[in-house]
Amino acid sequence: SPRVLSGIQPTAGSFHLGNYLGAVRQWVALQETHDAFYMVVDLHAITVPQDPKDLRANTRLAAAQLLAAGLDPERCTLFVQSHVPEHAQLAWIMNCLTGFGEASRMTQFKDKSAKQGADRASVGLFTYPILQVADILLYQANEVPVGEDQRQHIELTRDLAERFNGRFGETFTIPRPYILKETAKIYDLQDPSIKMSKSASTPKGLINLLDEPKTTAKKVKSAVTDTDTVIRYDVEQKPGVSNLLTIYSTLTGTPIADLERQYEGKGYGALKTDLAEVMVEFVTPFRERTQQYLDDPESLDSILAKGAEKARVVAAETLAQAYDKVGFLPAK
Ligand code: AQP
Repeated sequence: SPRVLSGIQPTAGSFHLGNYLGAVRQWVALQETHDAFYMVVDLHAITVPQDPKDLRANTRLAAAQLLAAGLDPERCTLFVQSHVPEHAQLAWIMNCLTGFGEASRMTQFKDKSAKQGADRASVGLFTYPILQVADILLYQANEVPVGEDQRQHIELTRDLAERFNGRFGETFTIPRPYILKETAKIYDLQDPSIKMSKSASTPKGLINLLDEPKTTAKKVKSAVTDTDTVIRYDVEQKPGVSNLLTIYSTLTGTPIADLERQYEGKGYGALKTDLAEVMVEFVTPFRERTQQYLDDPESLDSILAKGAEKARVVAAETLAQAYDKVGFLPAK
């Protein structure tokens, strides 16, 4: 069956609603139909300074949340990126194939380095997308389920795979982005012109899945809408309301058109009160399941160890081919 590969950073502690609806939810669905590889990307995390103790704890926390969200180690390969050294090894080759100007055009680096101050940004942050290229190509992934903000990095992956194949002979599968239109970009609840994000959102605009359910309900109820009262999906004219409808529709499986009908003539208050309830019903068991996985770190670590073992088999085979194609002398 076709392969998928994706990753998530362990940096923020809790996943936010954008991570879940934009990416993780699709990961859970795709493990049923695809040969799926999912990882906690700790190598990516250290592109900005990390406290070692926090990084270790957050890596376990990310894995626990992925399992709580519905990843099943029997149906997918779940692992920690640093457990598979081939990622860094293939990244070096990919770094050497990437033009400096080409890497400079990555908008996420521009945004993130601008935030940190260009002088403080690490070279690792600059080459982050190239490590991501290696992540994807190592598994010969056909599809990469991500949010819209990652589209440019998947394009770079395709370019580099084609470049490598052209220069050294067929080696890598050319991957496609798997981005669901409806949930490609979840917006900040206080400022629906920006994406919900751990670094750019205001605390009130960001729904952390591990927050107290009460806090979550409050954030939903104080979400910014508009001065109109009509509940209608219209991203241009009514971005705040549309964002709430997207979240509501995805979490309940109710088509947006049905929600529009259901709330006809009712105010934003009714929509927000009901959505707050939907959110609480979603996050409450999610928090409990996450805690259960954290309460048993040995089982958690053993799931990750088994995942890494499975991942390494695939990664090592691809890396060996790439090393051979490039012309590295075998070590025997
Ligand atoms: N707002 C979003 N809407 C839809 N998808 C989103 N993703 C992130 N934000 C949204 C998707 O989540 C996956 C994991 O992303 P990540 O590992 O980059 O996680 P993060 O760094 O914690 O996400 P942020 O909040 O986007 O980080 P910063 O603040 O650093 O920019 C990806 O597939 C991503 O597309």
